[in-house]
Amino acid sequence: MVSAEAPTRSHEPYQVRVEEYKSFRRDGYLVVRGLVAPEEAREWADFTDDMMAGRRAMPGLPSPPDDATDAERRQFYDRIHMPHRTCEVAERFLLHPRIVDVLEALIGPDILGLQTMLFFKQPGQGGQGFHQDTYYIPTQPDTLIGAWMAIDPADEENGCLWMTPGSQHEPIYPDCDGVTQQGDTILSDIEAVKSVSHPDVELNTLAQVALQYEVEVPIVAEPGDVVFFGGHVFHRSHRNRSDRPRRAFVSHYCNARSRIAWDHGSNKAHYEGADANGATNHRHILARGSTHLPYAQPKFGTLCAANAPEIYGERIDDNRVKSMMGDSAGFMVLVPHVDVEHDH
Ligand SMILES: O=C(O)CCC(=O)C(=O)O
Repeated sequence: MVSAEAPTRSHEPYQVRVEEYKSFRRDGYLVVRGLVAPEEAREWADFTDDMMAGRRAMPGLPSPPDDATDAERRQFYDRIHMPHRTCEVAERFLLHPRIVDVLEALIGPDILGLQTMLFFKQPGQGGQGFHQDTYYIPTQPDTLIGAWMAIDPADEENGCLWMTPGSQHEPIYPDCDGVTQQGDTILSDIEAVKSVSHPDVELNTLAQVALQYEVEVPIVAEPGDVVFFGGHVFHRSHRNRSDRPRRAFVSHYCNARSRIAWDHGSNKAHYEGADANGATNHRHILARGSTHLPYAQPKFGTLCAANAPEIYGERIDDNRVKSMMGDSAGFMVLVPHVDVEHDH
């Protein structure tokens, strides 16, 4: 009889250090250098080069016309939303075990993969003005986090990310453009902002709050470096003023026990299976741990908690509820119920 081989982890695990954990809490973001091997990140550089050259296509997306010049090809794509739904490479990076290792330590233990974006950011292409990601992707409880991986070296010239340390303590500012009711409108004196994400700080009024912070940090990064940033932190990027590309692959996640009423696209079918309040958890992939809420399977079979719980699922092997008791010296101790002799 041939027995199916048990799946194994494809990458060396990454263990977050205490200093890294603290810096994420202190600053609102954490840069993990070399989390993904540069030669792995190179796969995206080759893939996107091939797309611009017309040698490879992403399902559902047009390719540059055959007679396009090199310059036209470079400007053909700007960014692609949700490539993990159509492209195996994107699914693999969304569920990259070392990226999910860091997420597990920061917002885990249960992780849901929600969103992906592939930024081409070729010479001359624009940036994103000040914004907070949770405004766009709210989760309840509020656990959104982004993981931004450099494909090319990123610096101030070619439009790297800029983070505002400490701004993770800010609420989510609602918009006054009348598009949604999102943001922390429960706060009595919160002021609505407008033109969020617009690069012009005169138009984007979130800048008036963001620029009150004295420090804004350019995140210089090498291919394979990953920037983790919470959904409240103010961040932006500028136009690529260099003659070099600044490509990046960005994924968003939340704790898999948060409820999501967000999906990408206007296709009503996306909302099939949603609960009465429109929850879409069933559309998003369980990357790590377990959850009482629905979740999706990865379309291309990348190993993750959804399809390989034996390696990426629940890590706690002793689920017995413990009791907090007082010991004979009066100190608090945690004891398994079976060991509880005296109820005091
Ligand atoms: O990569 C960039 O230029 C912007 C990315 C960003 O702001 C985001 O993913 O929220």
